[in-house]
Amino acid sequence: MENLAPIEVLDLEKLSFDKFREEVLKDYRSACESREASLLGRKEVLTGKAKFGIFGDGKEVPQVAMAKFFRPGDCYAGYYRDQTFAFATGAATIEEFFSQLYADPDPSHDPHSAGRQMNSHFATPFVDSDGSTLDLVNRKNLTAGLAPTAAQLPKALGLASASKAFREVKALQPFTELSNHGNEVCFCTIGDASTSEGHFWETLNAAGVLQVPLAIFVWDDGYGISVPRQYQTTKGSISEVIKGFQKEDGTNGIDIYKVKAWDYAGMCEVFETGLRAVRQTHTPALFHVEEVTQPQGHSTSGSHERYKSPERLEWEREWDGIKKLKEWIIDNALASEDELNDIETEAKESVRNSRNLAWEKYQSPIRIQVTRSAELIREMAHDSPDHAEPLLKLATALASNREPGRKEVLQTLHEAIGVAGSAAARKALAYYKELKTENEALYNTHLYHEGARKILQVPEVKAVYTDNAPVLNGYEVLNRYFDQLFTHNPKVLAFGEDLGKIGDVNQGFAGLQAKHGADRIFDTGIRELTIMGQGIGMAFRGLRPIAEIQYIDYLLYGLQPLSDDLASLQYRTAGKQTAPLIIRTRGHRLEGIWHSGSPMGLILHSLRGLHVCVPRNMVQAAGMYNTLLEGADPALMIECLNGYRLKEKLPSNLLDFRVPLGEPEVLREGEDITLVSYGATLRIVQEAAGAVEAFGISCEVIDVQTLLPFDVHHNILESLKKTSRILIVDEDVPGGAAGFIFNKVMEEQGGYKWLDTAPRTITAQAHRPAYSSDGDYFSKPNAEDIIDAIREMIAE
Ligand SMILES: Cc1ncc(C[n+]2csc(CCOP(=O)(O)OP(=O)(O)O)c2C)c(N)n1
Ligand SMILES: [Mg+2]
Repeated sequence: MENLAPIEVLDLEKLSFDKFREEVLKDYRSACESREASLLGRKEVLTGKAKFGIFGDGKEVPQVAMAKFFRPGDCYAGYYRDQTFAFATGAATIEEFFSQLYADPDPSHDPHSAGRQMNSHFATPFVDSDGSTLDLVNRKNLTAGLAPTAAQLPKALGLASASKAFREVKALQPFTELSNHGNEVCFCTIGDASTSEGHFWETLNAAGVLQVPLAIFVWDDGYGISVPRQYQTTKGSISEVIKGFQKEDGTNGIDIYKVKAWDYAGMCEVFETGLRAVRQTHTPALFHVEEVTQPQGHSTSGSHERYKSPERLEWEREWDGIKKLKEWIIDNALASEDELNDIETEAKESVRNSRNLAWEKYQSPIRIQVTRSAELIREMAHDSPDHAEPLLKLATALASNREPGRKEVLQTLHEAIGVAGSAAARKALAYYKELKTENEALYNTHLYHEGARKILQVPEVKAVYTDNAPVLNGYEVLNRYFDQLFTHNPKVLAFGEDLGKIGDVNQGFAGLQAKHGADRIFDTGIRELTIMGQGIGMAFRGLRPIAEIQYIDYLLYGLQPLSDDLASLQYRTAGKQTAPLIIRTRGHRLEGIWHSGSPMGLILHSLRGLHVCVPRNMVQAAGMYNTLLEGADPALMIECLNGYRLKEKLPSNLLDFRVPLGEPEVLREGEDITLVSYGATLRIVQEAAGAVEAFGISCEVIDVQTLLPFDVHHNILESLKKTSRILIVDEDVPGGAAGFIFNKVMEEQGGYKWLDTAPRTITAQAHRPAYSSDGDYFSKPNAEDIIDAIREMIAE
């Protein structure tokens, strides 16, 4: 490993006794503070000040041990039990923990989620407000937590894979603000029961194959809510059952360690050597942390006495990690019992102060709103004596609410305005609107990037063609495009099934691995879920991955991390994190039930937070890739399966032209009817438009180009104003993406006002498309059906 920069790792053996003692007492204090935060946190929920709480009690000692080895540049992808780790690494304060518990929407109070996530979902900033990646190498990086069990695993694989890329790809060496020679480890935590999920197994296998610096810590407390380990894990032990993954001489694989959660010294030793090996050799590791306890039970929603035996409860009390750490400190003469008792008392005091501060900060802006609203309601009572009594009642009820929320303020104002009538309520109404706007800014922003790299601000640059522009097959256009892209943008990597050696199943990357390197363009196993996770994690770390799903029909395997994690990421971190992954896939028409899908409705409704591009040909696709690479958002690109062998002219400004997103294009101008479509069905629509010309019908054909964003300037409405008729065609199920377009044009654009005849959609059948040409013809929209529909609509 001679190419590695030296790695300083905290070596406990080399510490002086005083320093060592100081370290241990600091950890003891951290553990005690975290426990106190859990105890008080639960009380806040039970007394109604917070809605729900899930805490890290019982997991404190392993986490202070693990935090020692988490270095700047490292990443974390974990779950809701890791508050101690967040405190010990300095990524969160206890005050912030309480702010999040109260769901305080002020990002300066809850910088992790601006009140949008449940408690113990920590996140540190990865991008600035312009969407540019920060100097991650100098920061401790926590990716935003998420509740679905094991959902952190696929992303963790990607965070670790980025280290591999930074270590191995020559073109990435200059990016020293993002990586120090790939020395960064991804720390990933998971509960014992969640290892039952497929996510765990797919990630473990992929990490073993890839050899990436992923360290998985399993907090084994024996239960997943109430269901014990014997129903979760074969042989009742995750480290036993994965023994075949163990790396041996001359093989790949992972290193497996077992530790006990109450054994502070033992854990420090094992984590230190284990993590050093992960960092240096990129061999992944799993640390099975056994005998973890959960003193307060799973969450505030129930009590563990219902499912744990009295013996188990007694054992948990006896083997509590903090109690054992205290005994160990005393036995080793590092501190007296009195000193430790003092630390406990101080911890209680400081946590109480943090809680009080957080509550005060959360409540004070609301109290101002309460006071102002009560004042306005009383004024209304004064001005309209007929309604004085109910109004004064409302004002008093609001003012005497001991724990008011923003919701109660608005509800009361709304009711009072209704009682007083709008003439008397002018001032109150203005205040109501002001508060509504303020709350929208707090709760309804950051689905997409809103700063300098906003996708809608990328200006259009038209494709330029020379007189003798070559005419190529669609796949060859893409191949030329990717070749130039990989030459000019070192941060782009592409991977997927059959994407490396043969250059994807449609040859978009043919020959490019040989030219640009197998570390930038590579094959993966058949594992759509973790291909998506790999892309998400790499995008987090400042790379621009293009991760491929071979056919759109297989997107379902990888949809969960896209929907739960990627699509919600900017929203749930209020813009502090984004992972601008581009997912490349191909779809629509081909043959058969699993090779001709067009599940666009499914995609649209599960992936708000991504852009969804449906280019009609490969030149448009290239222009959209260029636009996406300028922005800071993730996106899904669906190339047309039947477009790879159609001829297209090659633009001369391949890397420089930009197709703006959210702007439909009129492909054919007409007067009588507007035909709206996208992707593969556009060609059938155009055929139909040509055919009905013979009947004197003039069609305007519009390609929507992108479904998210959708027609931001309402160009379709302009066409509808001219034609007064609209037919929407696609090959999704009835009411799928065509229903979405219908809603956009009719409701959002107000298209209903311009209609002369009932608007219509033509879609595929509700069943999946039958195999072969006849099956396709009778399952998907065909030109004849479209021609008939157009003629009927004109005749109406
Ligand atoms: C996909 C999914 N299924 C179910 C749940 C509900 N759930 C939340 S936590 C949990 C148990 C997790 O147990 P474990 O992984 O052992 O972690 P622990 O809470 O014990 O630390 C379950 C079933 C969920 N959040 N996500
Ligand atoms: Mg558990």
